[in-house]
Amino acid sequence: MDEAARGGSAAKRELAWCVADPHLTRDDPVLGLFKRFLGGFSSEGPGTLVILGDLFASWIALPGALAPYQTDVLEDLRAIKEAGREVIFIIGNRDYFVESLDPRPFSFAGERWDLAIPTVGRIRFEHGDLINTSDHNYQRWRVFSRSEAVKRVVAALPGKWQASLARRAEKALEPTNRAYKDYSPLPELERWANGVKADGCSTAVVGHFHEDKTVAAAGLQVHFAPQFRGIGPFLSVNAGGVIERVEWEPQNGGSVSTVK
Ligand SMILES: [Mn+2]
Repeated sequence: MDEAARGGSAAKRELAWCVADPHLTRDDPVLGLFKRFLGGFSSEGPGTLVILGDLFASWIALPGALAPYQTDVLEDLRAIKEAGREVIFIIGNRDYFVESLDPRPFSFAGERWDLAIPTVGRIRFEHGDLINTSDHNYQRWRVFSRSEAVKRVVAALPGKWQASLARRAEKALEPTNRAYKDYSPLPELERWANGVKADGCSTAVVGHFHEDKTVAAAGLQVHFAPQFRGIGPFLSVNAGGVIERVEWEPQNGGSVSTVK
């Protein structure tokens, strides 16, 4: 093999898989799909798994509030982390207090994370719900609902109340999320893209919108990650910085519907 071909194959080495917005619920057909995907990641995936937020339709990650199906998925993720892989969790608008989970299923949990690829650059991963800064109500809710004060109050509630709070939050957020998603925040997207570029990134990956497209905003390549439902689409990032859509179970066709 000559030099160029060797360089070529090194650039094709996968670095990360990125999965966005499964919105898993109890008795959800996608639960099985997601667990098979995690099994596949364990056996054939690269070193890093990025979960781009909204893992469950709504959840409060406090011990009394977790349902058995949620604990089960978190256990799979913890096993992947303990086997030496990097599990990155980007917090979405449906994920509460995940950074305080104990034992920790994630190597990192936060609002943004950058993958630095030598000679290629940095790729920013964010959920995407913070792009639209014109939605002041949502922005205030996001800050308030995630504050330490609210967390202390919620943590002091009995588990049953925490779980019912999670279900109510899901319902309450529905109209806001729909209105937010229907709006195409072009000026806000450009402003956000400028900030990401100022942090030294050339590319960004966002979920939340359940779109499947790539756009250029203020010179930043923005990949909108598809929602992981149905045929299980996800993104694969290689060492050349190329981001590709892959389908985990293309044979599913339209049999498992997507949700908003
Ligand atoms: Mn979202």
